[in-house]
Amino acid sequence: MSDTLGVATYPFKLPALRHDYGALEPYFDERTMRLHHDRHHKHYVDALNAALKDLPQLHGKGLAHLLSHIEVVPAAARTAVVNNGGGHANHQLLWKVIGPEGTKPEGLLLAAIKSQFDSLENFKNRFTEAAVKQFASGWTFLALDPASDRLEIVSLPNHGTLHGSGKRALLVCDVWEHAYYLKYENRRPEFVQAFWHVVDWNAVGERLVTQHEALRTA
Ligand code: MN3
Repeated sequence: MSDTLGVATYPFKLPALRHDYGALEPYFDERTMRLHHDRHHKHYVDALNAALKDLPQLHGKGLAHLLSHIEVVPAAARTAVVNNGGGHANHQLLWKVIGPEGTKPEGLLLAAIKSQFDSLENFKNRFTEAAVKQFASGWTFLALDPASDRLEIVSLPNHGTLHGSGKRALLVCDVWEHAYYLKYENRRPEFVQAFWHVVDWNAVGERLVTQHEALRTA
């Protein structure tokens, strides 16, 4: 996992979930997971491929590169690549950092969270607040800023990503209504509380270790 998006290029593919659709019950319900992955995420992949179809000069480029250097995309296709490429990138990350195991942050990750946010509880409260307050659709990230070697909570509207910011995403929560409306209706705070039960802290911790090693050898 050298990069969040690996080396995939056009045509981009919908990655399979790492677990059954119902594996995150009762927190993330099976019906929502099916729709979220098979329809919403798939739509972004299909629309991204459609936007790039007639741009063969971009077919060898990875998605992180396209999103970080959006000026390489012709103006007419730029919005479609930002929206659908961002949607693909963020969902791909989301599926990697949620899972059915009851994990806890430990090691380097727990130490970083404690040193940055005083306690795990305080970190969760601040992340939750950012996710709940993100107006309309968007994503809330825990990111590493390599420049300062500090963790940061970042909320972005629509399908905004950290690509191009220099920051590295470690954890993400999708606060689009499609992520929770069937089960939680308009109760986003309840959904974000449920999110904490499905975070795969081992995956998040591995992402931090990987980023640290990448920084050391860069
Ligand atoms: Mn979504």
